[in-house]
Amino acid sequence: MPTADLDALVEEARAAIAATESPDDLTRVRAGYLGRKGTIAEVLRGIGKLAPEERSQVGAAANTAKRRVETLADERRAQLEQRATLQSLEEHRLDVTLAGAAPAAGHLHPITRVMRDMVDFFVSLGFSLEEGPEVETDWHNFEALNIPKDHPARDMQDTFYLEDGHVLRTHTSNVQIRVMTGRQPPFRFVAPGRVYRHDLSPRHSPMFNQIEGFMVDERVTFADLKGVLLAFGRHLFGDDVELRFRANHFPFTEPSAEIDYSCELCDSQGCKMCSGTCWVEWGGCGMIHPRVLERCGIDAQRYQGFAFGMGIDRTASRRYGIPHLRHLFEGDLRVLEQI
Ligand code: 2U9
Repeated sequence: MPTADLDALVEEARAAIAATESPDDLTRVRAGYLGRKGTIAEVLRGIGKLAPEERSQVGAAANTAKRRVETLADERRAQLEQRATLQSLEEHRLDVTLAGAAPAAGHLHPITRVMRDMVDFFVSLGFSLEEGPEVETDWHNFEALNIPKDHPARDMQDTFYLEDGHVLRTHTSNVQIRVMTGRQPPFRFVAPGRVYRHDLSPRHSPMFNQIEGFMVDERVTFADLKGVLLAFGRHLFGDDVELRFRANHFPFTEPSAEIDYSCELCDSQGCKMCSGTCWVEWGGCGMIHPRVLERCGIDAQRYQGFAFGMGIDRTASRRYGIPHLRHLFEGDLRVLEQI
C-alpha cells in the first residue's frame, strides 16, 4: 500500500474514532484498524510481498500510521470517560446545602431516671450517695447483718452462690456494712443498685433494683424514720399520700415494719393496680439492730439508727405506666422509645 493511502487510512480512522459515542463503540472501531484482522495489521502483513526497496519505507509509514491511530483512540477514550464521569455527576447531583438528618437522641432509662430522682431527694435532705460491689462476701451480705447460717433468707432458692463462696448481693445492705466498718457515725446516706435473688417465677426477675437509706447518730428515733419516709413518699407520689406501717420481722432491724403507701392511682376507690385494697406495698424499715452496729465496731449504747429499703423498678413501672417489669429489663428499644 502506498504511503499516501496510509495517510488517507489515518484520516478515515480519525473520522470514525471521532464519531464514536461510547467506550464499546470505540473498542470496536479501534479493532477495525489495529486489531489482528484490522486494516493496518493487514498492511504490515503484506510487507513481505513488497519489493525489497519498498519494504522499509512502507513498514515505517505503516508503523507511524499505527501509532497515530493508537493515539487518536486513546485520546477519544479519555474524552468519552470524562464525558461519562460528568454525566454521572450531573445525574447524581448532591445538594450539599440541604439540612442533614438529625441523629436520633436517646434518653435515660426509666429506672435510671427514677433512681436519680430518688437520690436527688435524699441529697436535698443532706444524705450522701454510697455504692458497693454486686459480688459480695458472705460476711458483708449476711453474717454482719445478723443473718445466721441457718436463716431462711440464705436458702439456696433465694441466693446466687458463686463457686468461690462469694454471693451475688441479695440487697444493697452490704454497702452500709462496708461504710460502717470503715468510719464512725454520724452516717446519713442512700445506697441504690442492682440486687439478685434466685427467684424463677415469671412474675419476678432474678435481678432488680433497690434503694436503701440509712441514718445513724446519737439521737435517731423511729419518729425520724417516719418523717423521712413520709417526705420521700410525698416527693414520689404526691402531697396527699398516706403511709401505713405494719409490724414485721427482719434479722437486721428491731423493731421492724413493712411500709405501704396509699394508692396514688385510684384516689381511694380501689383499682387494678392496688388490687382494690387502696394500699400498695412499698418496702421495709426499722431501727438498726444493736448487734449489727456492734459487728461493725460501733458503740450501740451511744448510737442508734434507722434503715429502710424498697424496690425501684415497681415505682418506675407505675410512674411510666409500664405493665410488666420485664419490659424495663429487656432493653427492647421499641418499648423504651415509647416511654
Ligand atoms: C443495715 C441494717 C439494716 C435495710 C432494710 C428492709 C427493711 C426491707 C426490702 C424491701 C423490698 C428490700 O427491695 S426489697 O426486696 N427491704 O424490707 N431493708 S430494713 O435495713 C438495713 C440495712 C443495712 C446495716
